[in-house]
Amino acid sequence: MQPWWKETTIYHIYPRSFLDTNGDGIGDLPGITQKLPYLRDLGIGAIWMGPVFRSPQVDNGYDISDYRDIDPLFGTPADMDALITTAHANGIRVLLDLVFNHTSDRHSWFTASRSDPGGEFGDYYIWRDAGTNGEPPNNWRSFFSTGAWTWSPERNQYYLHLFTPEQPDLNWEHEPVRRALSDTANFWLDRGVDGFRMDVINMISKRPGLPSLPGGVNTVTEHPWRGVYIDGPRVLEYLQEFRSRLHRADEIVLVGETPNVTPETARSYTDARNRALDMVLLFDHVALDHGVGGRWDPRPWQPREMREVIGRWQGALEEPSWPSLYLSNHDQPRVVSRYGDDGRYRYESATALMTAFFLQRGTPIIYQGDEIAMANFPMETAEDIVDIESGNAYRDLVAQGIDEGEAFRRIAGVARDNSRTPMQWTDGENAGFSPSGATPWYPVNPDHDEWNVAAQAAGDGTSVLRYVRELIALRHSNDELLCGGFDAIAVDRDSPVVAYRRSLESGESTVVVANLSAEPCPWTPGAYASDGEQPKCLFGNYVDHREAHHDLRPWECRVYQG
Ligand code: ISL
Ligand code: CA
Repeated sequence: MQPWWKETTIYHIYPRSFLDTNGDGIGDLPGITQKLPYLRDLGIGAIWMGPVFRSPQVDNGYDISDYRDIDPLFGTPADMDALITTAHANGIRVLLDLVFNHTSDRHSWFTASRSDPGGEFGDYYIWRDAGTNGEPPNNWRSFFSTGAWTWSPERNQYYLHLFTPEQPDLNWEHEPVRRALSDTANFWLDRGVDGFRMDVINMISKRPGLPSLPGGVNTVTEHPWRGVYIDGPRVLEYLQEFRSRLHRADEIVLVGETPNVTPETARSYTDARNRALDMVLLFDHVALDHGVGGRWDPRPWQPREMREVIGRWQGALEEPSWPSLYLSNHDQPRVVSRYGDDGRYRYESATALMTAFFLQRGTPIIYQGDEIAMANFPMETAEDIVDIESGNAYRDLVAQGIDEGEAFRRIAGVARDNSRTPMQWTDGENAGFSPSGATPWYPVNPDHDEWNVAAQAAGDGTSVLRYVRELIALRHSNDELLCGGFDAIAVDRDSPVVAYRRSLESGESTVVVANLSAEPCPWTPGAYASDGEQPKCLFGNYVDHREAHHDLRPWECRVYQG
């Protein structure tokens, strides 16, 4: 018997943009509760919700001022209890998002720490004196295009923040901090939740002495922060201690968000014998289109690179590790626009990408809206950039002397705003996200008239939604796909095809093949059947896939009995 989280499909909800029931333009907990039957019918076994705790919302809830309270924007603690109960009644487990690398600067721990260095909370954050000329303690930069240190006149010291100044980093070196955080997790476990996604969890340990990063290196290719504040020296130790303190530690799931993680560190965090995390969220596959200047310098990507990344990470996270599988989230552009084709082959490319990804060894995490192939928002001007990371990056590019039009172009396709637009439930007003007459916090994508849940649920032709439901059902009913090993099937170097075999020790196997391009390409199914005969095609995204013995058509994917 595998643990439940290996045999489930997780659905990632961005609460602010899922369903607004009270008309304030912001998605809420009752909205999530209302849609649980929809998720159950899709085959979802667990939801992960972005943070809904009390927060000034500087970074859309990733700046938490009270971990034990629900932000009134989203509802009440009673709404959360109702959500958990209803989810369980529908056979859906609930994962919350723990943001434990930092708090909001309005958290009572931080205000106490700032005003009373000698008091109980004095060491809860990372405080340092200024240099002799008043300069910050080192040259670290935040991930959001600012310096990583902010001066506090009140305490006469700098504090560290790897994200915005409103998100001071907690000092995990200080034992009471670690205790307070595991107590917080237990508070929610006692309320019935089934696990957590842990935000930027490989940033919690900073190298002692907080050394400056070497100058003059390309930070995109050389990652000078590795071992300094990413995958620092005590991450594994802290995670093991954290898990050992949790109530129901063996029943729940811990998914770590780990930017820049390496195969080695990912393996150590997820090695079942280490009893730390169960899965980590990987990043290489969402960096294929990063150019020499990084995320804000996009370049075309090659299917070959996707194939290499898949092979590398499936290899790195073999037993006793277990991968998570995701294609997009609230920090990334929409996958169909980014790696697929949101024009002519929108259905085909969305389904091919999901098939190639979600049938690998691991637990799929589907981001809300991907099940209907939601696309990037058609931004027109810099005014459409609302997110703090994207907005800062835009100003930064312009400050570097890049022309405004070019800066906008670079940000627009990549901005986090793209994936944060309201969920498209219907072709009606506000796409059914907010009641009629309300104004959603971010405009709905105008393509909702065609691309929405209601349209894709109705009728019996092809739809991405119906395909995803069948894809999940296929995975859940096939032992090779659920627990088999992963072996890449070799293809020509420049082929756009991703192909692999999932096999059990008993010899049973299932073959997955996907053409990640609009070009037809050669494929000989018989060559991969164990007995050399025409293998049985079980599944595919073209209606006639069962009779298909010919080459792969644009963005075609198929699943064969091995
Ligand atoms: O994806 C990113 C870098 O390529 C960043 O957008 C992102 O900040 C990083 O992945 C960490 O993300 C997490 O922590 C942030 C929060 O803003 C993100 O929404 C969250 O997912 C700070 O808490
Ligand atoms: Ca609302």
